[in-house]
Amino acid sequence: MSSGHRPSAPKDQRLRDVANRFAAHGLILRGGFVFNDGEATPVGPGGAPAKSVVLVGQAGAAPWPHFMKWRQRQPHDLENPLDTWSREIIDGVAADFGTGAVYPSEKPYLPFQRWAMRAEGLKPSPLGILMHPEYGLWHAYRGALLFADEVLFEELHDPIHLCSLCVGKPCLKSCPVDACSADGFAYQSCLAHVRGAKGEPCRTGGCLDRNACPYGLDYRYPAKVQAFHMASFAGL
Ligand code: B12
Repeated sequence: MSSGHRPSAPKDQRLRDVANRFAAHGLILRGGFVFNDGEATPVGPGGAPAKSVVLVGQAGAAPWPHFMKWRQRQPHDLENPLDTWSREIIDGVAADFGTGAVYPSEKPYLPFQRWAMRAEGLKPSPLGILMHPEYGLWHAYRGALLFADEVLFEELHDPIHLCSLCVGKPCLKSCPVDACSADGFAYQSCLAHVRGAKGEPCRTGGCLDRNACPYGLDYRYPAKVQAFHMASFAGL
């Protein structure tokens, strides 16, 4: 299901070059913006506060084959392989283009979802994951580039928020332990269920609530990819 939305397109040649480098790894630019004056910003290249940020991520499971190829050359017991792969790719591009690089799992956590809302005008779904007008819930962030100068993107035209059109909200009705509700995400209930005797469908096919979403079906991660993410989320 597509709304015809296109991600905020880079306006300068430098960003198009950056995007081409990432494309070889199944990664895409997820928009960016210039920080406001006086806003607390992360440190950019050269040690001064960054002037702008560009998010790097994925639509659907596009990076998976690239990641798998790389994974085969790594030690079997490598910890956090997807984070390690992401760093290897994104640090390399950052070095070549003279930018800083930061990562979503790096502590203290940087506000990746808030940045994504600014960069692409996205809004949260009832699950907490941001809803994208084309990719639905099937997208993520692998890192961000920090620039010492201003980056130029096409102006955003308020993308449609598909959750506001969704009447049945199947995403709030499919989890056997109701882990997602108006009260937020019951992390411990989710974990106990996924790890327990009745958690097999979640372990092998991914989150039942996320899979119940009717949008972005062309981008839905294959079961094996969802199983990989679920295993790392639940520490299986
Ligand atoms: C800690 C964390 C978790 C924790 C707690 C989340 C929480 N209560 O905040 C746990 C382990 C529960 C979790 C679970 C999941 N997470 Co998580 N998580 C993070 C992480 C690393 C830090 C969040 C944070 O504190 N940020 C700092 C604050 C200051 O940033 P912020 O943007 O202002 O904060 C926003 C979030 O906290 C969000 N939020 C608040 N409550 C919740 C609850 C949930 C479940 C989520 C997803 C977000 C969320 O609202 C804030 C404003 O938008 C982020 C990456 C990041 N750096 O943000 C990923 C991130 C939010 N998670 C993500 C994902 C995909 C998941 C999972 C699906 C697991 C997975 N990887 O497969 C599940 C979601 C379960 C579900 N409901 O379906 C993605 C979301 C991508 C998207 N499309 O929006 C992120 C951005 C990581 C990424 N690499 O892309 N997550």
